[in-house]
Amino acid sequence: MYTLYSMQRSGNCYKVRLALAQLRIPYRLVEIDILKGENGTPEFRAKNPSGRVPLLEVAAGRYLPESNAILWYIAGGTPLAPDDRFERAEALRWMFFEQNSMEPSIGAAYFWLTLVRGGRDLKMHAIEGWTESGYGALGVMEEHLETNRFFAADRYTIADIALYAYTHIAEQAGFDLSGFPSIRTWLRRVAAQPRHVTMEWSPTLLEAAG
Ligand SMILES: N[C@@H](CCC(=O)N[C@@H](CS)C(=O)NCC(=O)O)C(=O)O
Repeated sequence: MYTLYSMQRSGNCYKVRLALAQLRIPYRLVEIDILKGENGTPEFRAKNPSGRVPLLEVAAGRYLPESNAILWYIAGGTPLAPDDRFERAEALRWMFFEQNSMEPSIGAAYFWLTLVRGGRDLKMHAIEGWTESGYGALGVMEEHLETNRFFAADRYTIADIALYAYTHIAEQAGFDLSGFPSIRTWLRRVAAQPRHVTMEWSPTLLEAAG
C-alpha cells in the first residue's frame, strides 16, 4: 500500500489526495506539518532531500516527490492520464504552466497570507508580484476555458486536478474571481466529478465516519 506524506492545508498535497480518492486507491496518510518544521527532520530529509511534501512512498524505501509527477504515477493507465501522444503533451503543458505560473504566485500567496502567522508583513514586498502574475495566470486559464470544458484531451484529467488545487482557494489568498466566469463554471464542473473530495477530507476522516 502507498504511504503519502502530506500536509492537509497544502494545495500541492491536496492534488494527490483528490486523485487517490477518485481512483479509489487505498493509502496510508502521514501528516507532515511544515509550519512545525516536521519536514526538516533527518528522517524526513532521508526520504526526500528537498524536505517538501507531498511525497509518495510507492514501495518500501522507494519515494516519489513532486505533486504532478505523483499524479502521473498514480493515474497512469487510467482515463485521468491521457495516453494519446498529443493529449498527453497537452496535459503536461498545463501541468508545467501550473508549476511555473500558478503555484509560485497564487500558491505562494495562499501559503504566506493564510497559513503563516505574520506572513503578510514578512512578505509585503512580494505581494504585488504575486498579484500581477496570479491574475496573469488566471487570465490565460479563463481564455482557454471560454472555449474548452477542461484543460486537456477534452475531458477531466490530472491537468484539471493540478490546476484546481490552488485555483479553488485563490479567493482565500485575495484573488477576486468575479471577473473570471469561465473559471468559476469550471471549478463547479470539477467539484461535480465522481468521488470528488474537498481539501479538508482525509482517509482518516472516512475511517472515523465509517
Ligand atoms: N513543486 C513541488 C512543490 C512542493 C512544495 O513546495 N511543498 C511545500 C508545501 S505546499 C513544502 O513542502 N514546503 C516546505 C519547504 O519548502 O521547505 C510540488 O509540486 O510538489
